Amino acid sequence: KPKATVLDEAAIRRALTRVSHEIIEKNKGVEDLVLVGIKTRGVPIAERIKRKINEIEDKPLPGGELDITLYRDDLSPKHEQPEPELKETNVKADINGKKVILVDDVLYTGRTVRAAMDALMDLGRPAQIQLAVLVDRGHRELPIRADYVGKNVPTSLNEVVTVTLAETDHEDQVMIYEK
Ligand code: 3GP
Ligand code: 5GP
Ligand code: MG
Repeated sequence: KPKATVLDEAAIRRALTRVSHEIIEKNKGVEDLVLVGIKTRGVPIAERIKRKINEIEDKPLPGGELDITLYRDDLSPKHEQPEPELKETNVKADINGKKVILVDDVLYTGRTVRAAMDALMDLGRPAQIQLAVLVDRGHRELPIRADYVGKNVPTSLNEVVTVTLAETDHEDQVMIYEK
């Protein structure tokens, strides 16, 4: 059951424009930044931020992507929650000594981000890892927070946030649903 639109196309654009400015401000420019999107929808969001930063600073940023999916082991006990696991890495940029900004659509328990940080550490030794998300829906299960948030959306556990983007779903919209 759809409950409400949280962000429409214009609001998503404004939020990502603000986040892009915040990234530049916090890092005093774009020196040594690498933007890494988490599949699926973190990737187009990272691309949009990269494009915006390139517009503002006239400097292209290196990027990459991580594919982290819920690992379901049929042999594991039923009570165990599936853990997010790294499926694929495509980060061609050298991240050693760089400030890596992870980008995802929704931040929830924080387990996906934890797995993403693990994957990055296997690729090199970043000077810093920062996190940008379009939506923070709360309910963290790990001590993880985002440095840049498009919108904080307080949710209950029986709600889901749907993120559709032009690149993957033909339109830009963030909605909240009752399960
Ligand atoms: P994404 O790959 O674009 O991030 O997790 C697989 C997909 O299901 C995700 O797409 C995400 O948007 C969507 N999704 C919707 N609700 C949930 C949820 O409660 N948990 C997870 N893990 N994914 C959800
Ligand atoms: P976490 O690992 O923090 O619990 O969840 C983060 C990942 O799961 C994100 O990549 C996100 O796509 C997905 N996710 C978790 N909850 C939601 C949700 O309510 N809506 C959407 N669209 N994605 C979610
Ligand atoms: Mg995601």
